[in-house]
Amino acid sequence: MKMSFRWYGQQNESFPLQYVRQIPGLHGVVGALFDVPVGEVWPLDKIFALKREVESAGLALETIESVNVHEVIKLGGPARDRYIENYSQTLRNLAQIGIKVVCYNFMPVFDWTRTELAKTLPDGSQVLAYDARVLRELTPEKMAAKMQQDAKGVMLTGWEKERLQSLQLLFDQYKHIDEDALFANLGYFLRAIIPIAEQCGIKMAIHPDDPPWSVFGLPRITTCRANLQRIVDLVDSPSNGLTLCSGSLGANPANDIPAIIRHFGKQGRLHFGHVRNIKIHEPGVFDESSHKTDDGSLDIVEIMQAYWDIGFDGPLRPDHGRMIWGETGRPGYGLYDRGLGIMYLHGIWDTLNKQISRE
Ligand code: DNO
Repeated sequence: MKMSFRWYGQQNESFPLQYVRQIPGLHGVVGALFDVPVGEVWPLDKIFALKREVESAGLALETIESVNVHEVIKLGGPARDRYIENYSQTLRNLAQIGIKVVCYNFMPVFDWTRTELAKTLPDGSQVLAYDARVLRELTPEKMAAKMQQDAKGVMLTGWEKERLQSLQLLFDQYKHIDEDALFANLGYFLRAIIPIAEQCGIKMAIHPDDPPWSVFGLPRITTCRANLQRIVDLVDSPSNGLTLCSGSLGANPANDIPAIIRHFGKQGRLHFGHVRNIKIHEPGVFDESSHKTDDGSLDIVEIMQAYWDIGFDGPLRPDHGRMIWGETGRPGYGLYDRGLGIMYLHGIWDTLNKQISRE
């Protein structure tokens, strides 16, 4: 397992890469370009610059999160081939700097969705939270505006301005897209890009929908084991794989995360791990919590055991953390609590290693 840390680039971060490097046992950074509009080719010189920056801090850059997919591809619109060609060129460019895993998602309109970005827990820490009852009272426009407002000027990835400006139009277009149509559009995309990814030595890793159910009536398909299987079966290639995000899939208690890890690990389709705990209060209502098993509803020890059992050797990162110790910054992506999360995950992993060497 290659312990990794998501880092948004010096111009977007409140802490330097040197601090990230001080986290024990860190292999590399999960990075991306955030100033290239969705659908355009990522220029080689910019990704080389990112690689040089990360490597000069003594860390590796092998994983990208995310190369986002243009809505026209998800909608199956007539211009999709042009965007698919751009996507393919981005993959070729990323391969040139040694990228091995590319995370992406296929969520219509909205990426991750929360109803609160800074819910204060009894201990004073602040977390992201989702409450289906609150969402029911909001329109998509109101929710998008609330997210932007709560973000206090911090750029939220997956919530690009261009997309939010044309919400009504997008919702109208998605009226004609049900889950089967979305699967078909994903299949079309994968049939085009997976052969390129194979040639380039890149593993594509689709991220689950977060939360794993429909929001505002939009179709969502990356939600459960059966659908994940349908996705990996769309193109039978090791390059067509998954990002297993415990906190996204785990919001639905019917998703048995350790079992899902074992199931897809055995098929060689698990390429990237996101480990996060959440506290489910009732169906459709949850807060993000510290990584510690007791603090949430997911058994993080069992989850790490499952990664260990499948001999997982890909990148794995702590996912969102709480805001603690007075830190301010990007919701879910502070330095301190993700650093604590890493140490918890290391502790579990090292113990698993040690037990085996004793047997
Ligand atoms: C949010 C992230 C997502 C994720 C994308 C992957 O914090 O988990 O934005 O990076 O969905 O494509």
